Amino acid sequence: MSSPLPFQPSSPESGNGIRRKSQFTYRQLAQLALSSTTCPLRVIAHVDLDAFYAQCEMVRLGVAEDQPLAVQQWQGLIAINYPSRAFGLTRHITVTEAKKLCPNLILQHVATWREGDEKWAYHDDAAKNIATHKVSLDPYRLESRRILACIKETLPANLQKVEKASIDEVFMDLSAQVHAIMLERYPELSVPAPNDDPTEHLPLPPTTALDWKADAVVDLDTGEREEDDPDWDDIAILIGSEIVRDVRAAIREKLKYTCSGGISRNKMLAKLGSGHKKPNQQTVIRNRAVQQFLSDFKFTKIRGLGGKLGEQVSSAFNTDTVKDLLPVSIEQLKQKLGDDTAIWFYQTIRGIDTSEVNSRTQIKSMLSAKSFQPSINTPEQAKRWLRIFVADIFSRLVEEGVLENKRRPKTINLHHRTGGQTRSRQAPIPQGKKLDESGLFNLAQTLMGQIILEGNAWPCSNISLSVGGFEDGVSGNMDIAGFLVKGEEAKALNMSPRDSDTKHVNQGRREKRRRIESPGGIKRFFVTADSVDEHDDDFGAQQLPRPDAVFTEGQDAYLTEYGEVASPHENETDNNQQINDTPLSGSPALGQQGLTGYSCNRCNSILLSADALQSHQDWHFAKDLQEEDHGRAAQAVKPSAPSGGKHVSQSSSKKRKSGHGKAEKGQRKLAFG
Ligand code: TTP
Ligand code: CA
Ligand code: CA
Repeated sequence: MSSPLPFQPSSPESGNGIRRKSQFTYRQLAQLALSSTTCPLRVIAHVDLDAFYAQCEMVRLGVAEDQPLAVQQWQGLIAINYPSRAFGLTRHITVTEAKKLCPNLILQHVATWREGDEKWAYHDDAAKNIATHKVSLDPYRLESRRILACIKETLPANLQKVEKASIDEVFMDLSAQVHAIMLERYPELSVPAPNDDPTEHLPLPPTTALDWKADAVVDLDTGEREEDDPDWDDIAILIGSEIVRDVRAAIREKLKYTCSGGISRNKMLAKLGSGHKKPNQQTVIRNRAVQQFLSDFKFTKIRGLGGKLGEQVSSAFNTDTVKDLLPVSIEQLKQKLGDDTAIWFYQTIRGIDTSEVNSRTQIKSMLSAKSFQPSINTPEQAKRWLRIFVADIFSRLVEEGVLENKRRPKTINLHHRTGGQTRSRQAPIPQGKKLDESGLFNLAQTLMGQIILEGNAWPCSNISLSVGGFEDGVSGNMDIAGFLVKGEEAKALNMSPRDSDTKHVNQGRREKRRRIESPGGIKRFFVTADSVDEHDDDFGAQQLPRPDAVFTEGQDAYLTEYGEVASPHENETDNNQQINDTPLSGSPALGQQGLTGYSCNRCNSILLSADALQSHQDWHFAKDLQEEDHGRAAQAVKPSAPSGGKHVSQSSSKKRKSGHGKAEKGQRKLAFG
């Protein structure tokens, strides 16, 4: 295989078989300081908040730590604190069932925007008013930001590399900091290499027993013994775990939240680690323990393998365990999965992942949407909802720095659904002058107006509004850009589909070139962070681990962020070990097990009523729309794909089916961690 393994043990041994030098070289130590993604001493951590929304509500309401509490969305539960998990509560039960299992349970409904209101609030009657309320996750976003800030404050400013991976998750590349601490603690490492030869091996670390404190330390691989002296990778990871302990303590002290952590040599393993022991614990997976740790997993638990690809592999090889697939040769894998995927898979189940912790991951789009139950029938109603969507999006834009013109979106999209048919309109957002809420609202209104004018707009069952194409702003520059505004503005709402197509195609070509130009190795199979569109600030900021990543069901659990779209299906596994493959069950009648009813032809979920099925299908639908919105660049790589400022889609399920086997449009951006 041409791709280099980032970790290739080579222990220089003395004649009697006793190791006298480290297996790591001076060069590798130097790579650690640079956070090189192929450095075998690399230390990556992942932190995931425990029962996040539930903790947010507990802290906000000052609820005692042992008090069972769950966060409610309509009649479903979306977050369950650990005290209530002891009563058997899960995301898949209704509030009524939950109360039966745990009469002492505090149920807190998520905050909502009420139709016509200017601001979201906690409404006592929200659960009964799905028709007139829309969920707001702002309170959790706010806490998420405070936690991120706290993490960044705790780590040294010049050595930190922190990536927000979702509303309650963060990756940290601790390599540079660990390197600094190692030099401080072990002066022998600061001595230059013998003969200035970077390929020389380091001296062994002093043999001290490593103190893992309360960490869960994964058992060593077969053949490895605890009695064996540690090497520098063990020391590095130990220091990493100390840092994570400090970070977690700071979050706890300053903000009162508990979280779990994983520390290992890459993102994929760190993430599996943080879910390994919950709540309020951290798990260390040393290099010498990776095989052992992974072989016990079902590969479907691994990032990127929770969905169709995972299914494809398990049906091709008739197993879903890592252990069974380790003996399968790369050639056999290639036959079944194709070259790129096979190589990715082969490396992944061996714990190899060189994806970078990307501290500059930034939002690419934001969406606010609502499925109407019942449908809405007048322009006035639509207008009231548009106001809410705009307010929702605008407040997020403000946080992104739109007022200071740091970053701003270039396009606005409106999707409108009636009777199984969707229409969408998009327009460029005039650049060169300050973007404000009323400007955005006017654009949204104009797009809506176009659809209404065309006729057949009612009854409308879903509207979603999104902004995208974020760019760094050129503050204060009003010369030629300012001059062009008028023309742009004038054109804005009349832009032909062809124009926008062309633009996307060009964008797509640039993306493609970037990818092709990127250096070899497994890295080239990873979509670069800036080619990955994100759903919004909290949930999408992930790199996609595969070239043609097939959409993973459930990975977009967080779509609720965008409105009352709920998960299409069940998750039979323990959420603690999830890699965000956990689907959502936030809507009434979703996630009921063992009941007969209406079945979804896309994911086989059983729904209790036709209405529930409709709302469930809206969920799929909203998801598809997002894929389309955010995946235009990917789409444009295949210029034949229909696209543009205007399109009508009959049934999203049909589309998905027809695209079977190949990455469908928009899939590239579906990258959740
Ligand atoms: P998770 O991190 O998956 O779960 P959690 O934080 O509630 O619990 P754990 O201790 O097991 O990590 O999701 C983070 C938040 O995202 C969660 O608190 C609520 C929201 N969410 C949903 O709204 N629906 C979902 O299906 C999932 C999985 C999460
Ligand atoms: Ca969590
Ligand atoms: Ca999480």
